Amino acid sequence: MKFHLALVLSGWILGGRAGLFMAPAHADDAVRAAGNDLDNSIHSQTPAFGEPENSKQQAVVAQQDQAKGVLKSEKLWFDPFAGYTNSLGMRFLPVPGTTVLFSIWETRVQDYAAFCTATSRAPAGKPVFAQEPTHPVVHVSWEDAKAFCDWLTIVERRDNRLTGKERYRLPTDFEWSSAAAVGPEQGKTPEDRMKTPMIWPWGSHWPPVSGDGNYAAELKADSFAYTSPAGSFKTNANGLFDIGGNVWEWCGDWFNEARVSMTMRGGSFSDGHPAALLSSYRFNGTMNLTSEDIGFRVVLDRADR
Ligand SMILES: [Ca+2]
Repeated sequence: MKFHLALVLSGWILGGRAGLFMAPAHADDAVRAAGNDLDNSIHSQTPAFGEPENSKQQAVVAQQDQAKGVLKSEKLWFDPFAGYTNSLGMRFLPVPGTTVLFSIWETRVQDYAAFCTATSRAPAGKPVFAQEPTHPVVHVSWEDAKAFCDWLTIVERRDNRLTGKERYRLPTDFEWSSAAAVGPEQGKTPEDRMKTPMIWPWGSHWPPVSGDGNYAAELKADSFAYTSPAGSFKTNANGLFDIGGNVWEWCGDWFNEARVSMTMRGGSFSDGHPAALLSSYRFNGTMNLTSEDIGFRVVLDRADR
């Protein structure tokens, strides 16, 4: 999507683009039925605005854990230094300032396909361009992304890979900022927090250069016209790929007090405006919106540790 501020703030959500890509609601009876037998908490990712005080407390806890040299864990499968590799081969690393592990990749075509196959869910919409299994999945709504997280939680709890309190979910807006190393942010809503200037996911230079990520063609920073395989560019300081570029990433939070649309972070292959690519920039769309440049990243919430 090309960045136009007025479009972002008003017309994009309410106007034709949202209508063009409106996805049908998916009935996912299998996952819902399984979920009824499990902790209801996995279905309780209620959109919020993030809690600055909680975030500070979480940061203290994380720092304390890091000071001990280990994230609290009794599970043999989790190496606090190498991270966690889940049943789909998705890799996760702890992010300082949070109590969660972030997927190092945006959720891939192959990850989402496993979910659709296992649940007989309709596959993600097909973009006009070709995608390989390791490209980030696109044409997935916020609702689709949440359903993926809930399904994976159920499967890995069933298989004893997760405890009854651990779960996959979308990152909060605050957690995403920690992942992107945006720095301290003020403001009640994600919209209010779009203030930190001159820091992009690749650093403080403009424009991005070769190796910085997958952005709009006019920036000439990369050779991909559309999505690129996960892991094609250098990681950020937290070991995460494509925090900037490739596809927009849904977050768990409402965008603002209107509670109409959800927050997205990180820019995409079709964005080239310096403001839209700032680490602190937030895009937004309704829960059922899908687009060829919108995907998502998953976190593993280990709140009981
Ligand atoms: Ca991204």
